[in-house]
Amino acid sequence: MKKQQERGKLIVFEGVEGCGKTTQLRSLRDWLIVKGWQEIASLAVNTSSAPKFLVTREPGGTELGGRLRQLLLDGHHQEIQERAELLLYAADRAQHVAELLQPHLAQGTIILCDRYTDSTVAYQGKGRGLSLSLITQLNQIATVGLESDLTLWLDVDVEIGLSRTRQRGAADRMEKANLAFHQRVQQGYQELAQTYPHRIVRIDGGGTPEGVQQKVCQVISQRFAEWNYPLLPH
Ligand code: T5A
Repeated sequence: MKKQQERGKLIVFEGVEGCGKTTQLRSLRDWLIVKGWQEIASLAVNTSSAPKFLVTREPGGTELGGRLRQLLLDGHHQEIQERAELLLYAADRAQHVAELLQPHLAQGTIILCDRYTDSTVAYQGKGRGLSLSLITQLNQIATVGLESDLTLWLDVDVEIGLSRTRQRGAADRMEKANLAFHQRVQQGYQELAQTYPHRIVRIDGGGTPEGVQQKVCQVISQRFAEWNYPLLPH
């Protein structure tokens, strides 16, 4: 296998509730392992020469983030004001970037992240209607300018996504928001994909999990080739 790259890459999964991000992240993790990549869980010294990847999420990619996630998503929690919600997501991100993303990227690790800055634009910006310029500024503060190298937007009809999450069980605080809110979030993703076509790739998430996985792997294979990352043949 080729020598690992200097800096890693940040690959993000985005989309409305129930779009299938978590399912696809898990499938991609399994596929990468088959393709010769090694999953790592922390910054512990690792002597293997295999190229490495890490799976994480927002909110909740760090210990502090785990506590913030609970506050943000607990369906029984008292009402959280919109600006307080925005700042809690930003706090989670600031900790995540400094504690996990930056150090791992500096070591050449590929990071697969469930949600990142586009979620704040779509949910707090378009969904809640908070100032987009304020959100851009906050994202800049939280990320110190760290953008994703590739964002896979799983595009699914809002009602289909919500019905998938309902089948899974009790709704979290965000899932409980009304349909119009989720439709504005979806509109937010559409606008983001149009504005940043170099960074955001739309994937139709409406098919079977296997069909969606095939499309995800196609995009990843293409990008890995561009980035000179190795993928073992089957
Ligand atoms: N948030 C987050 C903000 O408001 N601002 C921010 O800045 C950030 C970072 C995070 C919440 O916080 C909000 C957004 C969210 O509301 P989350 O855990 O990311 O929470 O929230 P969800 O999007 O709700 O994540 P989920 O895990 O619940 O949904 P996924 O990842 O979209 O979907 P997944 O893969 O878990 O699948 C849901 C169900 O559908 C089935 C699965 O088996 C599962 O039961 N499924 C399919 N069914 C049929 N066909 C397919 N192709 C399927 N794929 C999956």
